[in-house]
This record gives sequence, structure tokens and C-alpha cells, in this order.
Amino acid sequence: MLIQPIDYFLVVWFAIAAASTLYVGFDQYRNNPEPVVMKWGFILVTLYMGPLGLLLYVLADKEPRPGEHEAFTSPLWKQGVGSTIHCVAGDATGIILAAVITATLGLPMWLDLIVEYLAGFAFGLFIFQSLFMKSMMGGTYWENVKKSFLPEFISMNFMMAGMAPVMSFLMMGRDMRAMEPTELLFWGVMSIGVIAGFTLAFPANVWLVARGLKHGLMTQRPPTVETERREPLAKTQHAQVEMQQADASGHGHHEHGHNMAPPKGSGGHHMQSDATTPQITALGVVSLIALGIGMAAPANWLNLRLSARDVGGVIMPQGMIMDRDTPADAMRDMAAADPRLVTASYDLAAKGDQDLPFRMENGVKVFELKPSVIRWQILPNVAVDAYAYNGQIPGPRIHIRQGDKVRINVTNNLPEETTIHWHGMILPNQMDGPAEITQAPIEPGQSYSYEFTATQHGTYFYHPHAKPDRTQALGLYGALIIDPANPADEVAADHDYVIELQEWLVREGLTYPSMPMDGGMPNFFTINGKAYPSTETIRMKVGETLKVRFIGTNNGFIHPMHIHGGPFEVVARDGETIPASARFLADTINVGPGQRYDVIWKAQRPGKWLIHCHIPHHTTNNNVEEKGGGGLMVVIDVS
Ligand SMILES: [Cu+2]
Repeated sequence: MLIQPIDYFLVVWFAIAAASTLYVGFDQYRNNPEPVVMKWGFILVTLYMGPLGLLLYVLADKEPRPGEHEAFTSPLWKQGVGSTIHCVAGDATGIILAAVITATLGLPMWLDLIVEYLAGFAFGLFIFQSLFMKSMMGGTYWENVKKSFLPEFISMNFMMAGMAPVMSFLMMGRDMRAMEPTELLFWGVMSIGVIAGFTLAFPANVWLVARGLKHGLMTQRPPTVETERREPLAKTQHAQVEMQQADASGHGHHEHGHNMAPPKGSGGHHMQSDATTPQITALGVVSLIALGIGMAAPANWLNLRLSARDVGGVIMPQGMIMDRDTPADAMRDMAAADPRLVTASYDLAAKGDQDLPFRMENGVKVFELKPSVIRWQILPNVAVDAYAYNGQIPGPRIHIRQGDKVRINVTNNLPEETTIHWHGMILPNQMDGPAEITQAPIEPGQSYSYEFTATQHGTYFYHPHAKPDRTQALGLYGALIIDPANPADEVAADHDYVIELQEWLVREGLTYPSMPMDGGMPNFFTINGKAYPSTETIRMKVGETLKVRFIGTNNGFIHPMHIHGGPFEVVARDGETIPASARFLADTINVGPGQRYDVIWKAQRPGKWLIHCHIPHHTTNNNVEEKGGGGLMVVIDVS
């Protein structure tokens, strides 16, 4: 599933790459008189570099008109392209194969890079250079290995010097899907890496070809009648097992690479080089320095101890500080909810905080809670990918009476572990919910039953106590309202309204758990799962009273909740009814995480009166004020 703009770009890119590769392959086998190894070199490199591979092929290697390949490919830069192509084709294939395997094995990134270097070098040297090019170079396999070692070493060093930092920085950037071979992004990073590697390896390859240390482009024609007519010398040249590169090393570059394939059974060929030992040593040392920088420098900024398995293809929020010390756990904690795990979508009309039905079993009220990933509309044009109980945000209201025996069966349909804590309740310790402290976390697909007797009454709530920093911030919370056994203990009002607060972070179609740290700051705010102007309107008449139960389901922020049109009386705090003599009047009350306040407000004048957070930023939607506000705002319409 395509979930980010880059995914669409990559689909187009790989379509172009596939078309380019098909064209190069077709042209190679129809029109290009060059050895099989070079044909496949260009085909592979075009697969990796897409249209850039095609461009190199057309500009440097594609025979412009029949019989012109020899002359066309003779310029040194084209020979350098040819040399780089068969280096890159071999090395990159080894690197990419190794990257797929190391990612699947879950090796840390630093080890990935080393394995990839060794695999690229081995594949390039032992298979592509020595085996596939054997027919061109003549001699035995091990002679070729020996001969190819130094130029292949230098070329591979530069190749990896370009490819390693690209892989490190792009794979471990914001979108960690780049570390997963099952994601298009992984292949996109590989493509950019190959392009960078090619660019760095090219200058060295030009020099290596010029000094007769490496092969460039070659032409290999079957001795047809047409060829003989066009170029009578051709047959003679074939017979002589001529490898012009060798000749050319003493005569200038223009002759490089012509007609160098010997027929089978020939004696082979020895390249002659005029490069001096200091020259080769200097280039080798510089290539090693470049390799060292390319492999090691990214460790200054990135945590190369992470593996694909550690970060599991997560997408990070913009602005999160990720450095060489950032652990994988922190990344997974802050990552976006995976839109591909959404199991149901709900429109703006869907409401949370619905009374949760129960069934009686031997005098016990039995409830079912099933957290899962859903898409939930908080505004007409804004949906969040949320973790939700029973497809509701807030989760369904558990409404019971003091003295009730309850059992709540929790079935975890989330992609991660969970538990439920019954905030403020007096209950058996193993029913309290803290993961790893009173119970093992409920793993995905597993269930757990909570059972207790409600001895208290008032306004309570429930929320996860396994990774609440992430999972509560993604939407897991719900009200637990307990009526007093004796109705006279209730501080009654004409209307009863529960307010559950939450902050959200929604960017570029992804929902991140908001939290008070870099990258986690919220940009949407909801009351009962909706942002103003999509919040409910409370309707009442002059003289009536309204009981508002503020519940601090908000995770990382404190909201000074204010009601217009006169003060309210604070009658309960954290579920405990305040004695009449201690109740107090106020018009703003700080609702911090976990806190509850029951307040009674009397409608004294007709009109539209607001309940809202007094931090103005919390009454905006993505920093925009619409219809007089946004976010944490509810209208009381008094007639
Ligand atoms: Cu606020």
C-alpha cells in the first residue's frame, strides 16, 4: 500500500527503470556488438540507475550506426564508463544481495556495511571480473583474480565510499521503511546509492583504463561476410587474438577497447600497464581513505547499531531529534501509527463514549473491550489513524453502580502489547494493570480478564498501562462512571456531560502519538474525539444546571479548562465528592493528565457560552482558527 508521496514517485521511477532496462536489453541483443559480460553490465546498471543508466548507454555505448561501435566507443571517457559499468554491475549486485540478506537477518547497520563491502568486492572480483570476463582476458581463472585484484579493490573502495553514506543516511532517516527490503523505499535508496557509487568510482576507472589496468568498452563481432566487406582486417584481427587495449597502452587512448575478444581456445591476453607503483599506491591509499570516511562518518550522526528488525519500518515525525544515541525503542515509541494496520474507518458522525453493554454472569457484570487500529474522523477533512477500544474514541463508557462486581475481558487486536489500568480504583493488585509489574503484558491476539468490585463512586477512567506514552496518546482511554449506591450521595444536576481531552499529532496523512518532546508536539486537540467546530453542542435552558465531568485523559499536557457565563462550583475531585463546606467557585480549572473534576455550572443568561481550554493554541486546528476557534472548545447553547 502506498502511504507517502515518495511511494508514488518510486512507482513511477521503477516503471521508467524497467522500461529503460528493457530497451537497453533489447538494443544490446539486437544491435550492439559487444561481449556478453558488457551487455549484462549495462542491463544491470540500468536496472539499478534507471534512466541514468539508459543515458550512459546511449551516450557512451549504443552503436549509433552499424559498424561504428569501435570508433564510437573509443574516447577515453566512454572507456571509463565501460570500466565503471562492469565494476558497478558486479559490486552493486553483491552489495544489494548482501543488504537484503543482512536486513532479513536483523544485523546492525555497521555490520551490514562491512558485509556489503565484502560481498560487493567478492562478487565483483570472483564472479563478474574474473569469471564473466575470463574469455576476454584470457589466462586461467586465478590469474585473472590476481590481475583484477588491485583495480577492482580501488574501484570498489570508491564505489562503497559513495554508496555507504547514502545507504546510512537515507535508510536511517525519518522513514525507516527504507531498511526493509519488502518496501519500495529500500530499492529507491539502493538506486541512489548505486548512482552515488558510480559517480565516485568513475574518475578512478578512467585513470585505470588509461593506464591499462582495466578494460573499458569492447567490440566483439562475428566474422560475417558483411563485416569482412566493411572491414577486411577484422578477420585477421580475430585470428591474431588481438586485444587492442594492451597494444593501446603504449600508443594512446583512442585505440582502447577495439575488437578485443579472442576466439575460444586462444592463448589469452596480457594487459600491459604503464602505471608506476607510487601512482597505484597513492590511488589505492586515497580510495581507502574515501572508503573509511564513507563507512565511518555517518556514525557521527546516526545510530548505526540499529538493525532493520529493531526499527521495523517505522516512520518518524519531523523534528524528532535522532542522533547516534537514539535507541530503537525511542523511535518505535514516537513512530506513526501504521496506516496499513487500520481495520475499520469511521466517519464524522461516529461518536465515542457510548455506554458499553454488559451481560450478567452469576451476579457479575461482564464487559468486553477490544482495542484495535482504526481511522477516526475528528474534523470534516481530518482523520487520525488511532488506537481505539471497540472502534470508539473515547473508548466506550463503562457505567456501573457502586457495589457492582465487574469483569472486563480485554482482547488485544493491536499490533503491540497492552494492559488496562483502572485509574483511581481500589482493587486487587493483579487487576491494577501495570505491565511487567502486576501482570505480563497482553500480547497481540491474547486476552486478559480484569475483575473487581466497585467500592467507590464518582468519575474515573481507564487507559493502557503498557507503553501509555505511545498507545494512550494514540487514543486508548475511556470513562468509568460509577453511580453511588445511595442515589442521595450524587451531586445532581439537570444535565450531565463528560469531557475527555486529547492531543493529536497529524502530519502528511500520518498520525503520531503526541508528547511533550521534540517532534511530538501536537497540532490537533479533541474533546470526546472531535475538534471544534465538530464537537457537540450542549443544549439547556436558563436556570438549569450542568454537571461537567472533566477527565484528564490527555497524556502529556495540562489544560486550564474555562467556562464562560459565570463561575462553576467544584463538587468532586479525582472521583471523591468534596464536602459541601469545602466546595469552591472558580471559572478555570487545570485538568492535568489523570485528574478529574466534577463541576456544576448554572445557566444564568441565554446565549452561546463556551467551555474551552485557556491555552489559545489548544483552541486551533493545525494552528488555524475556524468558526471562532478549534480544538478544545464546546458550545453551551442556552435558551
Ligand atoms: Cu489546553
